Amino acid sequence: MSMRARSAVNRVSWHTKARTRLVRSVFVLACVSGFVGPAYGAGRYFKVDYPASTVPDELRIAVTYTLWIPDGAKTLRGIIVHQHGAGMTASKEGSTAAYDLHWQALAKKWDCALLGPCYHVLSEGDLGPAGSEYWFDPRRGSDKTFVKALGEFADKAGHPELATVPWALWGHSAGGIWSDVMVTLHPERIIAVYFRSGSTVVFRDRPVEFPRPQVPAAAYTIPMMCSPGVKEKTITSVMLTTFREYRAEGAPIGYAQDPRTGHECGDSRYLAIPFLDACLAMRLPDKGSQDPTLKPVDMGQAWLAPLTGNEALPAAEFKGNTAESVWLPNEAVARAWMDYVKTGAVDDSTPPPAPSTIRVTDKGDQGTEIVWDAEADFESGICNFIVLREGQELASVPEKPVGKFGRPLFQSMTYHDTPDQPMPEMRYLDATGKAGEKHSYSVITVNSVGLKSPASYPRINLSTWYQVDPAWPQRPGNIQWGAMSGVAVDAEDHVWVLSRAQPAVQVYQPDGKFLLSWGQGQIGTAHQIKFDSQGNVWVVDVGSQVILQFTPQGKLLRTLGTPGQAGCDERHFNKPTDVVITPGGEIFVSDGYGNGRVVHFDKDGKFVKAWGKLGTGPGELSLPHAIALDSQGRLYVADRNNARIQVFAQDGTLLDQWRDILVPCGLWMAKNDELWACGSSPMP
Ligand SMILES: [Ca+2]
Repeated sequence: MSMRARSAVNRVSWHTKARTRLVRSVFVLACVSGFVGPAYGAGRYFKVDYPASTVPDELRIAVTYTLWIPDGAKTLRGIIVHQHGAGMTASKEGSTAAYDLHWQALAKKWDCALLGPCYHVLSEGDLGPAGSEYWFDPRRGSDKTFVKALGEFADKAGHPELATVPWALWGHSAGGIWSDVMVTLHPERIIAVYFRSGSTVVFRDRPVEFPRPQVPAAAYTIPMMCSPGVKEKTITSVMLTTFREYRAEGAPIGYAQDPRTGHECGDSRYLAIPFLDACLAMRLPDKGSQDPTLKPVDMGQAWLAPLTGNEALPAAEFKGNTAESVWLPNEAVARAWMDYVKTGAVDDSTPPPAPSTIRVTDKGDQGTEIVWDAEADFESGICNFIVLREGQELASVPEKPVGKFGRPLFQSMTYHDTPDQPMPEMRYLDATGKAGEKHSYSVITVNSVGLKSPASYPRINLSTWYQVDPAWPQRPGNIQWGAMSGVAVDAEDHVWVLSRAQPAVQVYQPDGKFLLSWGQGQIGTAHQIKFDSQGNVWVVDVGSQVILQFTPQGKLLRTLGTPGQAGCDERHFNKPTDVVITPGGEIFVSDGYGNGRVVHFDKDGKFVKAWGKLGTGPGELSLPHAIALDSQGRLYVADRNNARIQVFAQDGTLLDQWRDILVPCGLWMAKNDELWACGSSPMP
């Protein structure tokens, strides 16, 4: 990503020189959309680890929690918890739960995070050394550790709401036991529960080892589903008892026996995901609501079915005993349930979304690499991708999708309803293309019922004088990008970007490697980033009404303006836009969206003077949006809404105005006094 100035130009006087050069301004505002990489869903991953505790009543097993946050979720509304079962294999295979593209599609739809806990048990027994019961009974410490982890995620991710949002629980086997106890401990915080083959009834005959939890009345308002496999006799009776006990108290609970499986999860996700989707729709507080209380289940939409049957009806038309009936939240889930109890999966009649951001890279002798991103089909996930060359099918990724425990999928599924390891990447290397020939590639998504998306093509570079490098930079998976409002290059040619996401400040090497980031929670709404001659970093925070000076490592040195307060005096800005610092340390601020002025502070940050006011006359300003400084000490102000650049001396004397070039947004002064401007065509 380099832009080079071209030949020198005629020089008559300093301003015609600068002005002629300005004609080479950059008219294109590059719009950069973030991508995490070809492997997994478009979002950020966070991990929290705790060692095993030796303190009584604390968690005696080490644990790793992995959290996925979808890109674009400004305020998270809930957490979907995918909890594995007991034993060493379950915990190993459970570790990939947060990477599952289909579960991510559910989380993304509701602005929820997806959480996959992984308890590192060291034996297969329940109570042996580091056995599973130490975690799957939340009263033995995993409840407290889970809640503590959410607090840490809140800090790490810059999403404080993670500490308080409600949960939708999915639990397999002992994960169902864990979920069932959590229902008794946090009934007001649980949106819904899907029990795949497990609940506390397993321990009904061992009350000393596992005291029977007291069920509070609030627990009977939580929508639930019990789902065992037909071949597991004991667990089927456990699930039936769980269903009957909750239903007898009026709880909205369903029962869905898988007609194909034993204890493995099979294709139960094709029912679990629409079930939780319907519950999230009914229960989440409205977007932006200040009231965190979960909404009650809307019984008016319910469908009911006899426990042993496979036909459901709207509740008003149901003739059987309601108190023993299978509850289903709405018609869509009732239809999915009818499918599921007959076939063990749910059909899908709609094609998947097409893949996105396809990137094609020449890899020399190795061939051509094609990488892409894709979202899962909401109803049926992803079976595979088809890569096409010149419109002809070239390859399937994976070559042969595997379905050990259910339908074949791109992310082949384990016994535990999680992606098998190693997890596949959305990537294909074409080694058969003709050398020196430019091929055209496209990619199709195929869902698990065989429906195909439209083909998706790479973006084409239409510029005649620069090349877009889509592989630059390499953004780590836990770093977010939002609107990219500022960019600057330091003395070592490192590229500093300022993004309206967390963390706001990110630094990349010229070759695109990530170096460092900071500013988490310190910057309200990013606007511009600059350096002073000492190498310190200046950030313009248009949202918090301040200009901030940091060390390159992110230590805050100085704040100009009053945080959170708008004004037009010595101590207040009104949505400031940019700053420039002279070699001697004098500071000039373009201020801004609210004020039409330039503000001067001395090197100690003391107010010197301000000039300009809203208007169209010489020296007046209408949205001063950027400010730059040349080697002679002259100031260039992007007078955006007047579609001109005004040139001032440092005492505020107007030296020139350039009126007929562009609507200027951003300015950058190169070392040789070339002024680069970006903006749009002049207004008519
Ligand atoms: Ca579909």
